[in-house]
Amino acid sequence: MKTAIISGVTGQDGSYLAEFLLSKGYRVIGLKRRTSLLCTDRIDHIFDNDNFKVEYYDLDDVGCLYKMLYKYEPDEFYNLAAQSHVRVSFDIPEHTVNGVALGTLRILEAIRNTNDRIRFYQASSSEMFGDNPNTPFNEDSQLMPASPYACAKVFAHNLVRNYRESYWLHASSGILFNHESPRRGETFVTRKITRAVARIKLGLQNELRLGNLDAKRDWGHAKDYVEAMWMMTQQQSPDDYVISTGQSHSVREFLEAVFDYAGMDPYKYVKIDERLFRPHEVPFLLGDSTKAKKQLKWNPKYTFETLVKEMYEEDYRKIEGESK
Ligand code: NAP
Ligand code: F7E
Repeated sequence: MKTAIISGVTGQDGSYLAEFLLSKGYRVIGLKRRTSLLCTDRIDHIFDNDNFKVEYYDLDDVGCLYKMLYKYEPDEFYNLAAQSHVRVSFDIPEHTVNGVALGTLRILEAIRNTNDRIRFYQASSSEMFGDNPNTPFNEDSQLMPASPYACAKVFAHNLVRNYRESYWLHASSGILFNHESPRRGETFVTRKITRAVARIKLGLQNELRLGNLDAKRDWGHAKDYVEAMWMMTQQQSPDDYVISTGQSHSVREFLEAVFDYAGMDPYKYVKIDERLFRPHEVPFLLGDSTKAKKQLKWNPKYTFETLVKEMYEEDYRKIEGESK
């Protein structure tokens, strides 16, 4: 039986990846940080699985990392933990950069010094392309990060390549474009919209405040994207891969699609709030996943429409249940 460690197991991607690896027969060790309230909603349903275990960890705790590697002797390590909110990274840059950049360095060092055969996956991000105007982006596109979060992801991304080339680690980076789901954090724009529309439909809210509606993103579904992570660690040689749908939609289009699905007019409820704009916006992201499709045989199953439908329906069902 293979063993995989996932950092950030309580997050959107961590929870889907844990489910996916358990379904493949893995023993999964999920690392979570200590929080004053239990934030395990996304993984509560797999707690009873005998092959699933949760351990405490924090991105700045080197001792804990070595303990995990000695105790569980993993075959694969998926580094998903991060302060992942771009807007928040402008407010707490040092914390964000410490975790994303140095946190990755700590893991790579621990792997190199304990067992350099562990296969490593790094959660790189399309935010790394930032200000680059030459879309669509592939693995060779220039990185022009436009936030503390993105700068830290570029550092980690370069480090993964450096450790691969210097120490022959099986270390791959997935340059993942935005991916969403009913488990998406409530402060990211897609989930903020689907929750608000469900609440408006149920008469629990009458206003939705948003920032820049003109930004465009290449939105996929997290379930499709965690499969790509696993496919990368199964390759004979490590590499970097762009994972995206190849379609870009504006925040306005996402908003209109959800309101349309709910049979309501968005402009009766939406208010633009200057406080939700960013010090530096990334205006347009579009990915080219030709390499992943060819080499990994990766193909997403969800479309923009099925993503919108699933997210709205799930929020409606959940909020209706809670309000009863
Ligand atoms: P998420 O939902 O925000 O989950 C992040 C996870 O990291 C959570 O489990 C969080 O714990 C944990 N974490 C945060 N700070 C930590 C720390 N100091 N020590 C230990 N754990 C910590 O993010 P996601 O959407 O699943 O994304 C997973 C990874 O992919 C992240 O690295 C993100 O930057 C990257 N990424 C995401 C996207 C996307 O569109 N979703 C695209 C490209 C790359 P709590 O639950 O306690 O907060
Ligand atoms: O913003 C605009 C906002 O916060 C998307 C992370 O997973 O994907 C994510 O980063 C767009 C931006 O995601 C609001 O200005 C308008 O242009 O949902 P978001 P993000 O910043 O693209 C990348 C790939 C990651 O790696 C990150 O970890 O929506 N927007 N109004 C708003 N955004 C938010 N959050 N809230 C608003 O009210």
